[in-house]
Amino acid sequence: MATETMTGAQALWAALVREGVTEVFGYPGGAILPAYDAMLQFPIHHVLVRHEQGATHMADGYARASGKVGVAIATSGPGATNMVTGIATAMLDSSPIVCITGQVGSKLIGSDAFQETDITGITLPITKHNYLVTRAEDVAPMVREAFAVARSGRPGPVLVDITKDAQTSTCEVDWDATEPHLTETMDDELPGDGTAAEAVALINAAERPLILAGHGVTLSGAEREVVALAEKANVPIAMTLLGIGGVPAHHPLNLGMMGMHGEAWVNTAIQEADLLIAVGMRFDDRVTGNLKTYAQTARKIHVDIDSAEIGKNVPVDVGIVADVKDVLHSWTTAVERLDVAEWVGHIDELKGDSAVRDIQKLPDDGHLYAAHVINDLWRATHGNAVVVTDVGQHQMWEAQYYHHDKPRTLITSGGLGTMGFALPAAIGAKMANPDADVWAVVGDGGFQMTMCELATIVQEQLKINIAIINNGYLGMVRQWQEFFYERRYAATPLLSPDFVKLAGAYGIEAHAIKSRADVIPAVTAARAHGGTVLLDFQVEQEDSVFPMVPAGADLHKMIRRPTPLAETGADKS
Ligand SMILES: Cc1cc2nc3c(=O)[nH]c(=O)nc-3n(C[C@H](O)[C@H](O)[C@H](O)COP(=O)(O)OP(=O)(O)OC[C@H]3O[C@@H](n4cnc5c(N)ncnc54)[C@H](O)[C@@H]3O)c2cc1C
Ligand SMILES: Cc1ncc(C[n+]2csc(CCOP(=O)(O)OP(=O)(O)O)c2C)c(N)n1
Ligand SMILES: [Mg+2]
Repeated sequence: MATETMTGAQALWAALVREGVTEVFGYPGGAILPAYDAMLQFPIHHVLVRHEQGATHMADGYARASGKVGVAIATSGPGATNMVTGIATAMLDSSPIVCITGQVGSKLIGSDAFQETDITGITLPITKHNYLVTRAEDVAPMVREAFAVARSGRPGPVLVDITKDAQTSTCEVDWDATEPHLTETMDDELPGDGTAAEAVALINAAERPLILAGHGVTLSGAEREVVALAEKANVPIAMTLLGIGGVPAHHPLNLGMMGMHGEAWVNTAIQEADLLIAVGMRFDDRVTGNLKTYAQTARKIHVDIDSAEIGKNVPVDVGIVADVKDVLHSWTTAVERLDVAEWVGHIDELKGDSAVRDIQKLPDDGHLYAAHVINDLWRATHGNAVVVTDVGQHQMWEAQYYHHDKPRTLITSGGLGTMGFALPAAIGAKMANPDADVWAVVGDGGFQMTMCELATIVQEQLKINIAIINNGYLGMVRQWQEFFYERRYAATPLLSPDFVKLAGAYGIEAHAIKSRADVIPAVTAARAHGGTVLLDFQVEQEDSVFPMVPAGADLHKMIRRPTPLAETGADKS
């Protein structure tokens, strides 16, 4: 007999258990109290966060690290509105999370009741879908549907707002009837043979082809298929920021990252290519620069599961709405091996020009450069860490100097660029993957936005390593001021607490590192330590991320690091 009698609050947890949920991240309050009371009867571990934004980032980090749906829970009003930034972050990066919020009693809705806020209205544009549940019998089916929506097609955040009376009332739950039935859309169908044949014909005729691999490759689990196509047709691959890890950094055909802070040879190659094969990426403006001059000599094939993305920013010759994994598999048998020796040789020459500008080549001059810290972090962790970054210069240096060979090992906020993401998302990643060597790589600015979650780490007894890239500035904004506002540093010099003492107040081991020789020993010791360790890397203050395509500029018009290599700015200390 699949029917059970229970309260809406019990139905919520029973539905979560059925969806395979074992952890939720949340913060209680009046309107969600019946749900919290019922929670104690169910085998789900609740992580008490210090701010509801943290709960959403934790759910997001959990989802990105595992591929499963992450769950966050909060009360009505301020609890729900505190989730907004995390929901938007998940939306922009297609991350599947389900957020549960309590709502005032259904009879009070619209009366400006205590802690009433129209959270379904507020989150309408930043959720894939949301629900206001006012009856106990609707709780289980809607929660289950929320999971199906979050994980299907192009993943994304879903919010379920449950009134207090829906939590306290009793209902009959017929579990068979709660099985979600999403309407099939054309997005789930494979394209016709004709379109596939057009794509294959373009590939077989190409002389200067490039694959542009994005986040959709990892979301689809198509890592092997992308490499198989690239190897069969002999086509080099460029990655978006969120695509990193989808193809091993060390694969000889992987050229590295494209875009605003992408490798110079990659951006130049995109501008000179005769064919772009874009798979699971959405031609973000950080990737294309000026659309009018973007890849003008290239024919374009675009595969995306979301039909709205095809032709949205960049007109394409062949657009295919499908799961990238299915498409790549079908192409690989049909493509021929291309003779691209001249093209690849040309790209190698471009790489040589970049090598002489690489900050890694600067001999140890007593100053600590963030790029050196990241590169040494990569070496000391043998490239095996799960790195969760915050947003800013350190994020870009991570993308350039930590060479990810495995999917889901770089977790970062790309589309919304949410400062404060790293520390809570690292908690989620660690909960999803307890055996992983998880590092939060975070700026001194972003760390101060969500550092309250240090207490969550301690309460949960988690082992996370935290690397603060402390440059005394809101560095990425300072860089824009240096390049485009004649070094007028309005509101970017940043005072920070003594991070070592701050960690000490939480009982967390911490050290400050000021010289290059100390980086690898500090990272190695942190990894060996049983508990969380915070490393405060006090780096060169006015260094900049190169190359840089100024916002809206032509992709090939990059600001390059000056050569011969020299100090980039005065160190205050
Ligand atoms: C400070 C800063 C600087 C940045 N600089 C750069 C930069 O230099 N270079 C760069 O690349 N990015 C940069 N970004 C990130 C950038 O803003 C975008 O977030 C990123 O380029 C998006 O990558 P994406 O298109 O691969 O991923 P997403 O935005 O996640 O898009 C994924 C696409 O894949 C599709 N998809 C999902 N699942 C499937 C499936 N199963 N099959 C097929 N398609 C699927 C989705 O519909 C979507 O269109 C920067 C961000 C910040 C904060
Ligand atoms: C919540 C939020 N506010 C503002 C910004 C704009 N912003 C982007 S990068 C940046 C500076 C980040 O400074 P820090 O955390 O110290 O990192 P750094 O760039 O110095 O490595 C700012 C303010 C943002 N991305 N997110
Ligand atoms: Mg900083």
